[in-house]
Amino acid sequence: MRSFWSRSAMVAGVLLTTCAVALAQEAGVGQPAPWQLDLQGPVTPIAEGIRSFHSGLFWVITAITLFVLALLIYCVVKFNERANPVPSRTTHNVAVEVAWTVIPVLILVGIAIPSFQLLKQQETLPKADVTIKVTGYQWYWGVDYVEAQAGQQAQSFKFDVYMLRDANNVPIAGPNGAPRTLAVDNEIVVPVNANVVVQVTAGDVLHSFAMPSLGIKRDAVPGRLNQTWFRATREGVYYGQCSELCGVNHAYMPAAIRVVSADRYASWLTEARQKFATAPAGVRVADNATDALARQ
Ligand SMILES: [Cu+2]
Repeated sequence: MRSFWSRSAMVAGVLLTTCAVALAQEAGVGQPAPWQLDLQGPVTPIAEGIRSFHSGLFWVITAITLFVLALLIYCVVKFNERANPVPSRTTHNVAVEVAWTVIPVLILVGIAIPSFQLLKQQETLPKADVTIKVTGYQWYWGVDYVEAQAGQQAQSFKFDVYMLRDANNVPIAGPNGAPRTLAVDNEIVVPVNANVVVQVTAGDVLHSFAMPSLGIKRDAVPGRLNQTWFRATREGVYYGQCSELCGVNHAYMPAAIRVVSADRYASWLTEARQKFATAPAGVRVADNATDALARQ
């Protein structure tokens, strides 16, 4: 009887855990979910690589921790004063010393190999289908769509990304369920299954452009152009936040990337070129900086 109940409880526990994990995974894609464990759900091959590397490391760490705990318990039980009143005076053991040097080295090499493979994938930029430049400012993001191509007229355009706030400057949720403090006025839109190269820089202080579900995080450094890339395999909206402490409103400069089909991307581009129209290259337009210079 007892074994029936304990077995039933175990089965129920496993089922509940599985459901919870499945729900958390789905809810935690593109944005964090309440009570979520683990990383946000991956939607790029690199984010998947990061997640499986992270999970693999978790089991390595677990095994090491349990092994060390077992050693400690063994010593406490076997060599306490009552069990072992006359301690041995042994001080050195060559075999053990070689083992506890060589085995950790092998473990570290075993970790380093997949780690460097992942790093190489991240750092090897593919041929870009879409290139966007993201500039961190206190406290918003500037986004440039860089479309200059040989033989074609450049149709670049740019816009800023601010967190949604109400008239009293209080963060609000966006339409279509965009979450409060992650919802933005202008989303970055990119096509699905396309190589998107992201150039990252900053206009004032250090920021960091991060999108957990896309597996990207790049420091935004004034005067320096960093690059990263992603290839999203699922349509959806993915949120990220500045990940380098950049001042008082550091927590209030989210960004959103909407991944859409190629057709929807093409129609968005047509709209965006008009909405965010800029003057053709070669025309100087006064902005705040040039106005300030002119006044000096
Ligand atoms: Cu920032």
